[in-house]
Amino acid sequence: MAFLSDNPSFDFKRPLFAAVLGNTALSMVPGISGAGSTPARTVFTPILDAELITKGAIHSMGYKPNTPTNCPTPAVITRSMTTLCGIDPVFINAGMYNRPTVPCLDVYGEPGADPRETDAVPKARALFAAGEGVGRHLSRCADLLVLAECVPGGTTTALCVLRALGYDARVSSSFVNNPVALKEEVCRAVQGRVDDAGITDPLDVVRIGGDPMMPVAAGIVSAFSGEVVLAGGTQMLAVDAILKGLGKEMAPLVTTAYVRADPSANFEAVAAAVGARAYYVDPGFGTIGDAGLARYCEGEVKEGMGAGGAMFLARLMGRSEEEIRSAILSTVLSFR
Ligand code: AAM
Repeated sequence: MAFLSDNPSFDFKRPLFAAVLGNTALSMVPGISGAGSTPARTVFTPILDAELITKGAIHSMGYKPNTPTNCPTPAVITRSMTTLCGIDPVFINAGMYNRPTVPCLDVYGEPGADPRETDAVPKARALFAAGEGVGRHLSRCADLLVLAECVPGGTTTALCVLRALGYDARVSSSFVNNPVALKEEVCRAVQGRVDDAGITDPLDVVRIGGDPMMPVAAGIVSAFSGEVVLAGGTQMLAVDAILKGLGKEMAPLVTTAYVRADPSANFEAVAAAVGARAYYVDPGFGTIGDAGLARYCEGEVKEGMGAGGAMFLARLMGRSEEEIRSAILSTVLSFR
């Protein structure tokens, strides 16, 4: 596949990269998320990823937001692209257990609860409204917004929301071996509660089984005055499905070829069912010269922190494939 699946044409003067950070209690369930070296550490991954992107290194904690097998976090890709393009990313705290270590916009949300036990995002509607406020604010700063996510455990909440909205979805995973049985168990519990309550409104679905990133990102998309591209895999499909259910305009999606190729998921089919346009980036990590990045081709990590969208934006801003690949390699090597 070519570096970009398509020849996108976006007319913009002021691009911005932003990422919505959030937690869900589900990431601490052993075996659900590989976005962190242990289940307990996954809750810090959004904070550490944001710190890495902002500062180029992690000083606040003594470990890296890599996978259990030490595959590099996708935040190194995002970091290399924002420095290559001279972009200052904006982070939005949608709801986390801990305080971020770099400046963030804050909507004062809470981390998502385990939807098997209780409502996951009780204030989903208020978070959507807060996201709209952020979207209006960012409209003053940019005419193209690449909007990313970082929510360990977020593919499980994406499954819950997509299924409850009626899509025959299978979601991706940060692991090579997608923990499908665990995800289906959570999804069944959510579906039962959605059915019992006769819920159809997308923000009620998020309340029961989503995560705080979803309503905030959907609110931002709905209020941003320029063009938005949602940077992420099956989690961002859930955001578009929410927007569609609310009768709002959806944003095009950009993700990596590794998400597209995931046989345990069906990204392309769900994008088609939702009716969202999707772009794919294939950075050719198999030949880039780093064993950790090469594992992305085997299905580890695959995407995250808007890595696919950051590479996409770098191409839109005129950086060559060679510049992009060599910037990623040198950032990964310096992060070892
Ligand atoms: C974000 N930071 C990451 C990472 N992601 N660091 C290491 N590996 C990742 N995959 P799951 O549902 O399996 O936890 O996958 C979703 C998470 O993986 C998100 O946080 C996404 O941004 C990515």
